[in-house]
Amino acid sequence: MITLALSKGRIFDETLPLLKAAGIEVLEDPEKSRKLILPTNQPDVRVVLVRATDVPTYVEYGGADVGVTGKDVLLEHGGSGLYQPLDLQIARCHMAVAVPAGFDYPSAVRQGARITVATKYTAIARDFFAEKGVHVDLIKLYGSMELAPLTGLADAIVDLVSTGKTLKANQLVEVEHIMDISSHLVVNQAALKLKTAPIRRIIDTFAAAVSQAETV
Ligand code: PRT
Ligand code: MG
Repeated sequence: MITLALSKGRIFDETLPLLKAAGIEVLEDPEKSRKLILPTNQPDVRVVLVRATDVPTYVEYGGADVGVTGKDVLLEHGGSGLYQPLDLQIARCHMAVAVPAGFDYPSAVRQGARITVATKYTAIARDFFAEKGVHVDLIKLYGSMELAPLTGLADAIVDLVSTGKTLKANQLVEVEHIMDISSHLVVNQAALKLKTAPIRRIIDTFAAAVSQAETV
């Protein structure tokens, strides 16, 4: 049995075509079913639905053999113990620093004053500002980062941006592009040794589907 960990929403939706390329079809719609384990048309392949931030944990400890997870989640998790063979180029977005439209970010940073940054991505934010030599006080949040500067909780946020609509709707502007983000295939290292052939097949067919999608 091969167990694949996915999160509901964009990662599930964007992984479906890759699964299809590997001849795997999920037999239930996670938006309609309450099941957390979904069968596929292949009796020896199943999908488990977990929170996006839990995917690396499931794969690392063998609750799943393979998984699909954002680079943001991997960097925050640390990625230790996980084999990361493939950038799937799905669920693409970028990590950014954003501030309220009136906030003078360049001088806040230039003068070396401490700035307060609210984020769910404390590891990424800490590394980014350390590299720039900027002193930051980080405030860990679990959601709605956009609210933090609007309420005076923080000067800036570090968050993911795809269309930019969320920032715009909250009168925030992007002032730094930290890194591009996409989702990656991650594999449990023991599973790769014990179930080499079926896991290799998934890696290879996904890789072929990704390079095909790139040339379109
Ligand atoms: O939503 P939930 O709390 O259940 O979990 P999650 O947010 O961890 O999961 P999910 O499914 O929302 O995101 C899974 C992965 O998708 C993330 O780890 C990213 O790698 C990737 N991804 C791609 C995104 C986005 N695009 C994205 N736009 N994840 C989140 N967003 C959010 C962003 O945080 C911000 O609040 O969407 C908002 C900005 O979107 P725009 O289009 O307005 O710029
Ligand atoms: Mg989300």
